[in-house]
Amino acid sequence: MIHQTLKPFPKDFLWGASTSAYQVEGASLEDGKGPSFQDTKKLPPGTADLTVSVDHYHRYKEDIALMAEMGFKAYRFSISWSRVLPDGIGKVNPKGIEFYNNLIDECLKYGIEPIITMFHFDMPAALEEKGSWSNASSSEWFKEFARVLFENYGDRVKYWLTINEQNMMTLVGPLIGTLRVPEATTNLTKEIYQQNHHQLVAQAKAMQLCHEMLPKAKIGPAPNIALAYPNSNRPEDIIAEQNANAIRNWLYLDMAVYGRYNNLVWAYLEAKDATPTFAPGDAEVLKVAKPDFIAFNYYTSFTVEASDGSEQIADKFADQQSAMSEPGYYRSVQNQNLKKTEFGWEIDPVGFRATMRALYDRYQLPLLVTENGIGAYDELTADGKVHDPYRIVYLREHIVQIKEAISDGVEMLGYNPWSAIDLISTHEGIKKRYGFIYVDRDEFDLKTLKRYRKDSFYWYKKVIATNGENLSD
Ligand code: BGP
Repeated sequence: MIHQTLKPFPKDFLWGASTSAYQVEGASLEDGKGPSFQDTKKLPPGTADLTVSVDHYHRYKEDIALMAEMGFKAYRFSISWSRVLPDGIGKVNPKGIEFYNNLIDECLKYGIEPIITMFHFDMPAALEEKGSWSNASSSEWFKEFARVLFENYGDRVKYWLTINEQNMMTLVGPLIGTLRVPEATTNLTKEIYQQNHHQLVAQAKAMQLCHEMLPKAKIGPAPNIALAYPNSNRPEDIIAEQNANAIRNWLYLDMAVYGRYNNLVWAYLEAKDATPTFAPGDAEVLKVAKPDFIAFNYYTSFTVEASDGSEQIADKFADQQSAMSEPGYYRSVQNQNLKKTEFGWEIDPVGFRATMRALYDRYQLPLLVTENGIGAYDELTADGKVHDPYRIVYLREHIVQIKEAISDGVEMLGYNPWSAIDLISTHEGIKKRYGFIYVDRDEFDLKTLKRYRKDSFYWYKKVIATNGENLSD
């Protein structure tokens, strides 16, 4: 569909950007915070630890002022569960509550809407010891954490996200260090999908509680959605594409929206003797709970062909956006039409439009983009500048596709790319930068931690000021 003219962005469109607690805050054991999985996990070799990250905990006022200078209408950040509840359950940490009160108030002072992720890869270590998401009680732990958040922040926060990238934790979590599985696991697929089931129930309980306690608030899931393409028009490749979309994308949203397991995924789990066990009450809460919108992270699309089952487990995973095959169901292949980032992720702006169209078609709920962006080796020049034209190009090309999607009739709430400020990557350290704001630190040398405005900072400021009408340099 070629539109003669594109529709404008809605006037209350939520322009902003994202971060997550463990990747920006630092102060990992300060002011009563308990350790989380991120503080106890084995770090990928050669990458920064998370004790300081980019020191947002101490510098949030300066950081929010910079976001306000860019004209942000929203800031998406996550709350560290173990900062608020050091043991994950039970005793509340007043200093932790205070930190997020201050952060929220600082946003509101500038008219920035806080969008809160309740869980972003950082299970409290105390709950890790109790089996983390393997424990059937985990959905109740999460519900009680949700209650603390709604009680303390519900008077000011309208937008809530349940679990960040649950699908990526399930598909690559143990590999990139966002999820742990017990060592004694014999059927890995079963173990991981049981954890996934507990997360789905946890999410449903949180959505239900949110609607009970905060009738005016909105809540939704935040998976990483990359539409799968078939590599050819071979009918077998179409079957592979359907398998890939079901396993990678639809499972999570079909449950959140319709309260049912996707039938292709259920059949896949049956074949692997890995169907999850339902506790009493699970089916009911999964059926009843509903999201108000769908938040999603998009970095690229995903191309597959038929699999003969011969793929080696070794090439099964690379990371969240690169090779990911499921022997017998689909084989991941490179898309020859697409260029790649310096870190090997394919770049597909048109796939962004296709993904928005598919999501809206399937679920008919408004969409909120909670991540999108390019990881790169940015360089600070001697005169304190960061020239990142590749980031401007990447973001511009994706924003154009949101306009296309809006013109296609897709309801869009906002755009919050990754990331507001440089932060520590999930598994590739600080050298892989995403921010509009540069932070002066290296992998192991904290340097000054001073903030610098990148070229993309000034560009995004203009984009927001014109509500997405002026995307030029
Ligand atoms: C998503 C995560 C983020 C973030 C981003 C970039 O998967 O939700 O936490 O880090 O991707 O990924 P990476 O840091 O691996 O480049």
